[in-house]
Amino acid sequence: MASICIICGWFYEILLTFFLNTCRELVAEYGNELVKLCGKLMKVFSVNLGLEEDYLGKAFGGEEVAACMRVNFYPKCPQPDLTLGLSSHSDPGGMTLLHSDDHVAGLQVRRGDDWVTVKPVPNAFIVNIGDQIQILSNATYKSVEHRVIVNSAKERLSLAFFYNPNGNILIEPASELVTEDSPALYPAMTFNKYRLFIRTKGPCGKSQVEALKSPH
Ligand SMILES: O=C(O)CCC(=O)C(=O)O
Ligand SMILES: [Fe+2]
Repeated sequence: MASICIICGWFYEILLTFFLNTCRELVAEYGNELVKLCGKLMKVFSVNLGLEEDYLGKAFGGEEVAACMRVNFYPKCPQPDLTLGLSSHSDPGGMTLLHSDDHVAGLQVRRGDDWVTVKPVPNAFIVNIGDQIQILSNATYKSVEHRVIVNSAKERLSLAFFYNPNGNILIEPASELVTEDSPALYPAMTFNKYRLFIRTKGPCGKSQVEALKSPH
């Protein structure tokens, strides 16, 4: 009996090591591809703001940008009206590429006083603008306020890939977008400091980025 357990344990360990190594490689490859995609989107956003193509990329730290990924699992909930999967918030970083469950809706974005449910589209990413792009663009781009509802019949999974500035670089409205008529709305702050500021309160809509606004 004991020898079977040893063999099982040994086999389990080999399988687990194989699985983790494969996962690690896949996640690294997935991450590298998404960093490239975000780099392209940053160029599009820069040009759209009337800035040099590499403006936002450089402001994020060039090759030193930061990224991380979170896997969100929302279990079934017998009384979905009583709770949320994730409270209302805007993502504090640059932008988020969301690969969400093809079969179960859950993400909602705020439009005025309403919450609009985002329909899942297979093989597509949802791109959420985060607070740092709102700050750099002096609020020409607005970070999207969103939340997640839960479902009584189905669990839901999402992969959120956060593309963020290097934590030690000062992020502030692009000087090209600041004029007498549209003064800088936000003070310069590193993303590390901003993150700390956000964590003191937890998710609470867009109140944190709004609280930074200079009183003009
Ligand atoms: O699960 C989702 O659709 C959204 C997740 C999200 O907003 C987040 O992880 O910040
Ligand atoms: Fe989010």
